[in-house]
Amino acid sequence: MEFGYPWWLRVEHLVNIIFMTFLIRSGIEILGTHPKLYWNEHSKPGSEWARFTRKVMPRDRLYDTLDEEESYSSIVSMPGHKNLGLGRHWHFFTVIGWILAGVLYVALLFLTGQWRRYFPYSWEIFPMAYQDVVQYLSFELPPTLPGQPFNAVQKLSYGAVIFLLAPFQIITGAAQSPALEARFPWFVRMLGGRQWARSLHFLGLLAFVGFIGVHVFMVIVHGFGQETAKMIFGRQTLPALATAITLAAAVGLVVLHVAATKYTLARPRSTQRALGAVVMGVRRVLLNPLTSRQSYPREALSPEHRVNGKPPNADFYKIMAAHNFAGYRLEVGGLVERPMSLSLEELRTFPTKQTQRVLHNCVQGWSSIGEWTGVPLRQIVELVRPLPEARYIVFLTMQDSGRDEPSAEGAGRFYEVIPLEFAHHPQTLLAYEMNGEPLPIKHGAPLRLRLETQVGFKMAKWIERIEFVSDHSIIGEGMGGWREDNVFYDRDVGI
Ligand SMILES: Nc1nc2c(c(=O)[nH]1)N[C@H]1C(S)=C(S)[C@@H](COP(=O)(O)O)O[C@H]1N2
Ligand SMILES: [Mo]
Repeated sequence: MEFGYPWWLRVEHLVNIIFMTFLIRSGIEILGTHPKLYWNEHSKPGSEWARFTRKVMPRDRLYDTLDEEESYSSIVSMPGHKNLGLGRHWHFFTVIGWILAGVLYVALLFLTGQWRRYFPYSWEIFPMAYQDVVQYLSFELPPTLPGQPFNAVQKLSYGAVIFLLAPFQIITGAAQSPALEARFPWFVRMLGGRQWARSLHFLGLLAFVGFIGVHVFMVIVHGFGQETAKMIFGRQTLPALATAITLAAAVGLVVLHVAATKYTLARPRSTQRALGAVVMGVRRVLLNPLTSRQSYPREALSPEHRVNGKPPNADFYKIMAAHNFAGYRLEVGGLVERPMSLSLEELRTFPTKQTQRVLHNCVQGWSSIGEWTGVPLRQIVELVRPLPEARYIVFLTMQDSGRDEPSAEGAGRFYEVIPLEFAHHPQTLLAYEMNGEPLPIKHGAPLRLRLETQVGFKMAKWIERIEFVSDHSIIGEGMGGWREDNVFYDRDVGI
């Protein structure tokens, strides 16, 4: 077998450093938006096994999970400073590249026989690796394996990173996709549940960071020049030049991160559009066709639900709520043959009343399991009969962000847009009940959307009006929803 490292392996090594560092930083940004980890599906406040925040939440008034968000420095997170939307764009954009490069790399490993280097070919390799560790700890360099460029513990750790840790991160990451969870509930159950997947994904991050730290340290221990030469030229030659190139590449990597971070913070809208175009294209193909098939048992229901968004703080709403929403009317219009106006009573006595027990996923990372009852959205669609040019549905709510949540970023009426196809999914619901009771105010009374293949922010609460449109670019800032407009979230959020 070829002793040196082939060129494609060296290119992959370099590309991988770029992808991994972006994945790590953007991953920390995502963690920072809900800096708590759980081993239970309910994300019950106080039940976290790890927390990365010092904030203490008030007990005497309603707080929402955006109040719990942390602002991390750009040094550790991408882009830093409470930018979940932009962090997600970077995470998903780079993960696409990382997976494509990784698949190509593994395919080449197998095609060329190079994979044997990273595979333990006999049990003996394990005691040998142990011996190697002992030798390292006594400040000696262990011998390399016969005919191979590295020793037993190196072989085992590289093999574990390529064939175990990388797939583990892909699986635990994918298991946090509401679209996958909704379509294949067994998949997330297999990992112990949604919060297990999230916690495991974090432990995978620690393993990666740990590996990178030890790996770089070992390169120094073994001889920086000769080791980096192997990765640049494929063999041990010109150590001084290899050192210079490596240091220049390291500076280049830092410059790339600084430039990307500065650009993202200075031009968030352009970043959102550019990265979003790629990410949404992939999601539209892979995730949008998935439909929800969930039915959790009653025992699985969460005792408590976290809240996101502050209820309408207006007299008309409070008066309506005091009268159990007797005066409420849902307006349905836009590009439809028959615009309608429905009272809550009419919605409650609709021919079909559907109940579903499902997992709720907030974009921030927390989850809970709830039972929702209401009218399937497809029935409303059939009643009003959208015109052929209708492609999206807009949900306009009674919440005015500037009025109801003055401390938050952005203003104006909260709205969200979904593609018309989503209305035909079997578990897309206009819910007026939660856990067998009328929908509580904090959870969206009198009417909210349930769209079980998407993350939570798409499920507008306090709905006032539904409008069918051909294009959403003239609504608000045109990005497809209040969160998309104001905090640069992504659209079609199946993950
Ligand atoms: N009108 C409105 N709807 C909203 C929000 C909001 O801020 N305003 N927050 C969304 C988010 S981010 C989530 S996670 C869910 C939370 O639903 P819950 O508060 O019932 O748990 O509602 C969604 N619907
Ligand atoms: Mo959310």
